[in-house]
Amino acid sequence: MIGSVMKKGDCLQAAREALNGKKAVVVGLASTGIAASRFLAKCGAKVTATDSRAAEVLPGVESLASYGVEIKAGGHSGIELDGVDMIVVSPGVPSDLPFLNAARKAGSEVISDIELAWRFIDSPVIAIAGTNGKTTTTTLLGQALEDSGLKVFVGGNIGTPAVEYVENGGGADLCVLEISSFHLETTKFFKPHIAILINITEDHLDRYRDFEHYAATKFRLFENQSEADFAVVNANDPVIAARQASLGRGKVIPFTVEGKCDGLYLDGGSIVHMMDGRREEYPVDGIRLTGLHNMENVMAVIAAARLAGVSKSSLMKTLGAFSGLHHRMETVREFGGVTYIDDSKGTNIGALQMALRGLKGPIVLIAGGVDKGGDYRVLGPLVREKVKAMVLLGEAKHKINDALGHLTKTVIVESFEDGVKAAHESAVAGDTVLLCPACSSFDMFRNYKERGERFRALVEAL
Ligand code: UMA
Repeated sequence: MIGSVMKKGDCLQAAREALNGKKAVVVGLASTGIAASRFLAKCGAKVTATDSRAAEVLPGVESLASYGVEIKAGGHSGIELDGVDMIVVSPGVPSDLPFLNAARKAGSEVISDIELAWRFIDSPVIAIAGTNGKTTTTTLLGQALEDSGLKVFVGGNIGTPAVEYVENGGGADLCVLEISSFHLETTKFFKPHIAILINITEDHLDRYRDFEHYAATKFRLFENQSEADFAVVNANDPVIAARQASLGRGKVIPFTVEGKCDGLYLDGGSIVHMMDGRREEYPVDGIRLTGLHNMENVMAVIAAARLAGVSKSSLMKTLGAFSGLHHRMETVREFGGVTYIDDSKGTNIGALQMALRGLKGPIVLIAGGVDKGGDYRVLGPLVREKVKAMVLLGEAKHKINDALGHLTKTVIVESFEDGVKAAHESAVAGDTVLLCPACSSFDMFRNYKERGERFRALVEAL
């Protein structure tokens, strides 16, 4: 099916030429901004790149000078917006900053790197969005496509910016892109051939006006799809189920882990996939990932991989071999009868809810970090039922304590090291120590990976 998608061919050369001599501004100079600056400069655009931080703390920025990129670091004031054709904003930069709004009014196009990259990608795009599970789904789908012999680019929010792929010349048969709501704030023509939406729960409420604003941004994924495209969506997610009209014009392929539907569902010990009236079965005991939330991810992968022409037998091999991601419910060690689990990638309340649901208990929970504006009280029933002790740290520790501290024994600590020590001391044989912060890591770490690695090191040293 995917072969029938038109390639952009010669249009790409024309699009490159159209950038020649254009004035472009790139905002944010971490991995995305650096790749976008280089790409635009290679296409002949006159590029000014800006970051709120000083140049000395921005690795790799100095290399942009050799591409003729002008750097304005240490703030965005003084950026000349007159006659600017295009502004590319990094995902970490809120797209409604006053100077960006002023630029829009003055006629500049303000877009994300995903939108820029999309204009230069010459292969079908599969886009994966959702509050949780998108990295597992993206990785597993990329693996399934690769195992079937396709040349695949896997990137976007998962790590390599999409614009870096086009900057390096592209060339994959298929692009599998993990897409965040930050990307979708400023897409315009972005039109994935297959768009997957796994779930929507509270996240990033420090950036959006409210949950409705966040959810509406996610649905922009489907905005430009045509009848020839596909929307693979979780029919069991209440927010998605309530917004069928926002799914665009693509053919909707639903999946659910509860009850039945026209697409993919659980029946007995198998995932059933109804495809063009034919029934396929994927036995769950042949799938290495476990847990209902992972079955949702796997269903999305089956739907997309089969649309992309992966054979059932090749797909089953991949599903039987893929054991999951680091820092995603990863068992680090069993020590003294206690299981230590690293879910550092659990950076929002929905992720913690899923983690607690999936474990039996008693659980000693380590949580906290940078709060994203959600309401921790929704975790109350699960905490009361399963969490025997809670260790809170980071900027959000008092907010979490106010919401949940009265429900279980709670310790507040000042450092990550003290947190792991306190959790270890609270646990006895049969317990699980779970690191699932429900917050981002930037108050103490570079990212969730560094936090997970520190956890592993501390647990291994016990
Ligand atoms: N900055 C400004 N002005 C501002 C705000 C920030 O100049 O007003 C600057 C910062 O000083 C910094 C840069 O912008 O130098 C940060 O940009 P960035 O955070 O977009 O950094 P990248 O390395 O380009 O990372 C981005 C994604 N970051 C975010 O979405 C916050 C990465 O997702 C992604 O992997 C990467 O592009 C490659 O595509 C991370 C993430 O946390 C993992 N994503 C969120 C999530 O998963 O919840 C959406």
